[in-house]
This record gives sequence, structure tokens and C-alpha cells, in this order.
Amino acid sequence: MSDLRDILRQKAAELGFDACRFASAAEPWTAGERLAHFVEAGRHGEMGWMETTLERRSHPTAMWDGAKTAIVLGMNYGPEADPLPEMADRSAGYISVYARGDDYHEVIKGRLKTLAGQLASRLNAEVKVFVDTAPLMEKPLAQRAGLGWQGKHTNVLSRDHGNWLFLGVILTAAEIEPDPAEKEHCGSCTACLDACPTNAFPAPFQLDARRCLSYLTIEYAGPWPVEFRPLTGSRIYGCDDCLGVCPWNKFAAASRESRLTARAASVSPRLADLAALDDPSFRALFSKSPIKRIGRDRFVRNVLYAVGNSGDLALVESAERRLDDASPVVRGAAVWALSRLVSAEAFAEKCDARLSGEEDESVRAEWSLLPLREKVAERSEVG
Ligand code: B12
Ligand code: SF4
Ligand code: SF4
Repeated sequence: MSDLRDILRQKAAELGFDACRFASAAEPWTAGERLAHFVEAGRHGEMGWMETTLERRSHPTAMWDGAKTAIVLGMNYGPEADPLPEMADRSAGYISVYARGDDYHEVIKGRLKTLAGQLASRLNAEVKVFVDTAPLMEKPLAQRAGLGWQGKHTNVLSRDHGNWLFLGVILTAAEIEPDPAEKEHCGSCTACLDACPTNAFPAPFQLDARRCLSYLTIEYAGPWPVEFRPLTGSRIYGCDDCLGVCPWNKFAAASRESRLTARAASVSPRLADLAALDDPSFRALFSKSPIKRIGRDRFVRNVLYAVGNSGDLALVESAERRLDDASPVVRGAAVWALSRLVSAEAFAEKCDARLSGEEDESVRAEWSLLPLREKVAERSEVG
């Protein structure tokens, strides 16, 4: 069987994967109980699909009772340079590294299928492929296969590749000899916990997704709780802070996969341009990108929160134009952005007249956020 493993590793490398390791899919684990605790505590927020698939998600055999072996693949999406300093430019948006090229689901899935086809033809055994969207806990499987370990930020990192790794899994009914599991190598380091802008880690190795900017920018549909809006800074899609500060990135290299290479439009795009996107121009700009999935309204909402954090008065007009947007979540975010950029008097002049014509409850609520009005008033008193 070790011949088969070598053949698959070789084939995986030819397909552009940077790691290919094997684990038992049938042995019990504690990850399912931890997932149940995560959901019981409400840490999944509005990702209701985690709750509805909880049972099937708890262990590979709960989803497919024939699963014997997991083949875990890693693909390096490392950037050319440390991306975090890009956030110093507050008039530009920050898009997380994983979303700067083509959608990784599309890049990886076809190759997993090719690899699974090779396996099936050699073993005459059933195979299934997974990347991200199935009810399968990919990270604990990756650790069990020895691909890396779940760091204190909960993501899988590796001694060979650092933090910028996508995961994909092939489950098979064939028994294949497993690789040794990886141990945890975080030691006394707390860099990721300390770097998190929203304090999203209730404890090391645990995340409260409700506080995570990746969740808020991508998964959360409505107006954000106000406390998180200033904390997002210029992050408009995903967040890389906890990954980017990890010392193990000194072993990371730039991705060799051209489809994952950053597009020019995804590195420091101007907020003024993004705030002006309508649906067709959003779709055209982010064609084949994972960003397309969240839709124009949610994306422009994020852009307007970043506009409100920019301190750039040249962006006042961009926010003001969105006060009449067809989408309530965009109008609400425009109100918030203006309240941060202009004086209380200017805010009243630009916005108050519109309140009487506003029918959407959530947008009206933006005006009635007392702390917001008080803060605006306070700032104009000071300044
Ligand atoms: C839901 C989800 C999210 C949610 C929740 C994230 C999370 N940490 O769970 C949100 C939207 C926030 C998110 C964000 C991101 N995600 Co995401 N996400 C997923 C998804 C679909 C499921 C993950 C899951 O099951 N979460 C549930 C929790 C309970 O799982 P967990 O964190 O693994 O829980 C473990 C720990 O909490 C630990 N634990 C709990 N208690 C205790 C106590 C002790 C003492 C110890 C030691 C451990 C421990 O044990 C649990 C079980 O292993 C996976 C794909 C998949 N199908 O697996 C991708 C996935 C995890 N995401 C991925 C990525 C890239 C990201 C982002 C980096 C994207 C970005 N740049 O914005 C961020 C990272 C944020 C972060 N710090 O985690 C990659 C990660 C790849 C990797 N190398 O790990 C995955 C695997 C997708 C993929 N196929 O590549 N994601
Ligand atoms: S992705 Fe950002 S907000 Fe989420 S846990 Fe990491 S540092 Fe915190
Ligand atoms: S930053 Fe430190 S604690 Fe966090 S994952 Fe990396 S090594 Fe572990």
C-alpha cells in the first residue's frame, strides 16, 4: 500500500498540491464534542447550517459510514510579501489573501476529482471529494494526517508552509496506511491572540465566530453590531491578522498556483471606486472570485464601514451618494460612514431630511443609534 501512497503523493504534486497526507477517517475523536460546544455556546452566529448539519459534521463516519481513510491535501496560497502593512492605506480596502485570485473551491475541486479518479481506478473502492462546503471538519483531519496543527487561532499551520494553506479532502472506503499526526508547535507564543482586532478568541484554540471579521464581512448579512464597525478598519473581505502575524510564516513561500495569484483589482483597491459599484460592475470585477458569492450589497456595506474608518474627507461624497441606494443595508452603512466623517452639523444637513422619507426600519435605526449621535456631537464639540 505504501506504493499507492507514493503514487498519489506524486500525482498530487503534479496537480499543484503542496501537501498530501493520509489519516484514518474512522477512528474516534474529540473534535465532534468541541464542535457541539461551539454551537451550543452560539459561537457560530447566523451560520445556521452548522447547527442543522451538526450531527453529520461531528465525525467523517457520521456523514458517510463507509469512510475508512482520509487523504488530506494542502494547497499553498502564500502572498509575495507580508500583506498586513497594506492596511496602513486607509483610503484603500483590504481583501484577505485567500480571496485575491480565482475562487479556491473551483481551483481545488477539479484536481481533487482527478486525484480521486486515479485512486478509484487503482483500488476499485468508493471515493468522495470535499473542499470547504461539505459537513466535514477538515482541520482536525489535517492535523491527524500530520499536514499541520490547529494553532491557537484555530487554523491549520505547518512547519513547511506556515499559515497560507487551503485544505481539501478525499474520503475513501479503502484502508490506506495513515501518516503520523502532527503535534502542536505554538509553545508560549500568543501573537495571533494578541493581534486579533476584535478579541475573537475566548481562549487559546477557540474562536467565537460572531466576533470574527471574516464572519462579519463574509457570512453576516445585515447591519453589523456597532461595536465592530470601527474595528474593521479597512478590511472589506475576510481578515488575515491572526494568520499574518504568526512566526511560522518565515517558512512560507509565495504560491506557485497562477490561478491563486492576486489580481490587481484585489490589492489595495480604492474605496471610492468600490463604493460606486452597481450589481453588473461588481459581478464583472469579481468574476470567478470568491467575493462574488456575497453579492454587491453586502460587499458595498463593508466598503462603507471602511469609508467611515478612513478619515478621508475625499470619501464623503462616495458615502453621500449611497444614502439613496436601493439596498437598505447599504443606505444604513452610508449613514454610519457619514456620521464618522463629518461634523454633527454637516451630518444633520446631509442626512436628517432623508430620515422622514425612510421607510426601512433598519435604516431608521441607524439614525436612532444614540451613541452614534452623541459621539458625533462630542467630536464636533472637541473639534
Ligand atoms: C465555519 C468556517 C469558518 C468560520 C468559523 C471559523 C472557525 N475557526 O471555525 C469563519 C467564517 C469565522 C471562518 C473564517 C476563516 N476561515 Co474558514 N472555514 C469554516 C469551515 C466551513 C468549518 C470550520 C469548522 O468546522 N468550525 C467549527 C469549529 C468548532 O471548528 P474548529 O475551529 O476547528 O474547532 C476546533 C478548536 O476550537 C479546538 N478546540 C475547541 N476547544 C478546545 C480546547 C482545547 C484545550 C484545545 C486544545 C482545542 C480546542 O477543537 C475544535 C475541533 O478541532 C471550514 C471548512 C471545513 N469544512 O472544515 C473553513 C476553513 C476552516 N476556513 C478556512 C479559512 C482560510 C478561513 C480564514 C483564514 C479566511 C479569511 N482570511 O478570512 C478565516 C480564519 C479565521 C479563524 N481564525 O479561524 C480554511 C482554513 C485552512 C487552514 N489552513 O486551516 C478552511 C479549512 C477552508 C478550506 N477548505 O481551506 N471560517
Ligand atoms: S480572522 Fe481577524 S477577526 Fe477573525 S480571529 Fe483572526 S484576527 Fe480575529
Ligand atoms: S501566532 Fe503563535 S500561537 Fe498563533 S498559531 Fe502561530 S505559533 Fe501558534
